[in-house]
Amino acid sequence: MLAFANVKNYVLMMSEDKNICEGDALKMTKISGADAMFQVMYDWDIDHVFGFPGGSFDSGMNAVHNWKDKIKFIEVRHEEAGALAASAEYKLTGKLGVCFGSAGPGAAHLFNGLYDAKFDKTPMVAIVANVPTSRQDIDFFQAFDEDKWFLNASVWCRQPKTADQIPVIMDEAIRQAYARKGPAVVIIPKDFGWQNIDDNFRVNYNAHVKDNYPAPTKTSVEDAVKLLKEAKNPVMYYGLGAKGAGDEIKEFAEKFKAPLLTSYLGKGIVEDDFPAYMGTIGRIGPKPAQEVQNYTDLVVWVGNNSPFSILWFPKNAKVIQIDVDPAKFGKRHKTDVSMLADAKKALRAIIDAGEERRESPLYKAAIADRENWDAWQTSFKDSDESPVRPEPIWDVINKEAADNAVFAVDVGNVNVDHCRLLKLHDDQKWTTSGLHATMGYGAPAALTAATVYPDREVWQLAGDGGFA
Ligand SMILES: Cc1ncc(C[n+]2csc(CCOP(=O)(O)OP(=O)(O)O)c2C)c(N)n1
Repeated sequence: MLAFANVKNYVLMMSEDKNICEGDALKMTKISGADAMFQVMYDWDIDHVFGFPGGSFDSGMNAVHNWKDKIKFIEVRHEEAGALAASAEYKLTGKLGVCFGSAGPGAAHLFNGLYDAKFDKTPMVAIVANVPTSRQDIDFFQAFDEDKWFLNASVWCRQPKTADQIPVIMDEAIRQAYARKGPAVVIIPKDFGWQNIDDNFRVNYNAHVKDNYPAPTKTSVEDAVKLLKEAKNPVMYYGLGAKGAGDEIKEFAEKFKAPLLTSYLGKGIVEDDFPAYMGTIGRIGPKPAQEVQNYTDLVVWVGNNSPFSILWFPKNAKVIQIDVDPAKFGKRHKTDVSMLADAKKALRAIIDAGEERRESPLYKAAIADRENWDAWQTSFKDSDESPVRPEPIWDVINKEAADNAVFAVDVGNVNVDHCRLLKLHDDQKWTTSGLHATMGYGAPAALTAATVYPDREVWQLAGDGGFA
C-alpha cells in the first residue's frame, strides 16, 4: 500500500497501518495541519472557500496560498457575509459551502450565517480559528469558549484534540453537515494549524450517497386515496420539502382539481403561471391563497413546516401529511394520514391510485379569484405614482430576467413583492434567508450564485437596509 499526496478519492489510510510504518519502502510525507484540512476539502470536491483573514488563522491563510490553484479563496469584507454565502451555496446547488473566520471577533461574526443554515436545514462547514492551545481558558487576547458558543449555532462542533486529528475532524464535519442537514463547525487552534503531521489521510469520497427517501406504505396510500375521495374541497399545501416534485404537484392538481398553496420557500417549485397555483398563504402572500385556505376540508400537506401554518385552515379540516422527518407529523395541524416518504414518490403513488375528480365549486372559484387578482396587479404595471409602486419595477424584472436567472432575495418588504410579483418560470432559481430571516442575506447569496453559476444572470433583490 502506498500513500499519495494531492490525489483525489483515495481510501482512508491511517498511520497505524503497519505496512506503512515498517520497512524502508516509504518515507512518510509531512503536511501542515492547515494544508491537511485543505486536502480534505479538495478531496470532497470543494473548489472555493469564503472567508476573512486574521492572525489566529495565519496557518489557514498560508494554506489558502498553497492551494490557490485548486481552491479559490473568495475574500468577503465581513465574516457574516462569508457564512451567509456558504449557507446560500447548498440552498442553490445542493452542494455544501465552506467559510472561515479568525478567533474572537472574527468567530463571533459568523453566527448569523450559521443560524441561517441551521434554521433552513442547510449543510455547510465553518472553520473557526482559535488562540493557541497553550493560551486557551486563561482570558487570553481574542479568546472565548468557542466550542461552547458554537455548539448551539451548529449541528456538530469540534476542536481537534491533536494536530494529527485535523483532517479526520474536517472530513467528519463535512459528513455530519450533510447527514444532519445543518452547519458543522471545526475549531482550529493556531498552533495546530502550523504543526506538521503525517500526510496519510485521504477522504472516502466515493462512499458518499445522495439523499434517497422511502416510498410510502401501501396502507398510507390507500388511506390517503380514501380521504381524497370523501373530500369536497381538497387543496395541496407544500413547502421546500416538495422541491423536485413540481411535475407530480401539477399532475395532482389537475387530476384531483386541488388548488395549490405554498409556504414562501415553496415558491418556484411550480411555475407561478400555473393556473391552479394560488401562491403563498399568509401576510406576504397574495389574496387568492389566503381566501382558498379558509374553505378547504382536506389539506394534502407536503414537506412543509412553515411556522405560520398553525394559523391556517379550518381546525376540522382533515390532513394527509407527507414528510421525510417523523418529528414533523402533526406538528403544525392535526394529521389524519401520515406518510413518511419522499414527496415525489408519495404523490406519484396517490396520483396512480386515486380516481380523477370533477371541478368543485371551490376549485372554480379559486381559479377565477386568481385571474381576478392577476388582473388587479397587472393594472398597476404602468403606474407613475409617487412614491413609486412595486408593480412597474417587478414588471421590468419579469420582462428582463433570463429564463435561467438566479435571484438572491434579501429580507424585508422585498419578500412581499418577490412573493407576489415575480413570475418564476423555466430554470430560474431563487434563495432567501427563510426561518431565521436575516437582513443582509441578499448580497452574499448573489456572490455565491455568481460563483457557482458563472454563466447565469444573477439578480440581487434587496431593500436599502439589507444592501447597506
Ligand atoms: C439582521 C436583521 N436585523 C433586523 C431585522 C428585522 N427587519 C426585518 S425587515 C427589516 C427592514 C428591511 O428594510 P430594507 O432593507 O430597506 O428592506 P425592504 O423592506 O425595503 O425590502 C427589518 C429591520 C432582520 N430581519 N434582520
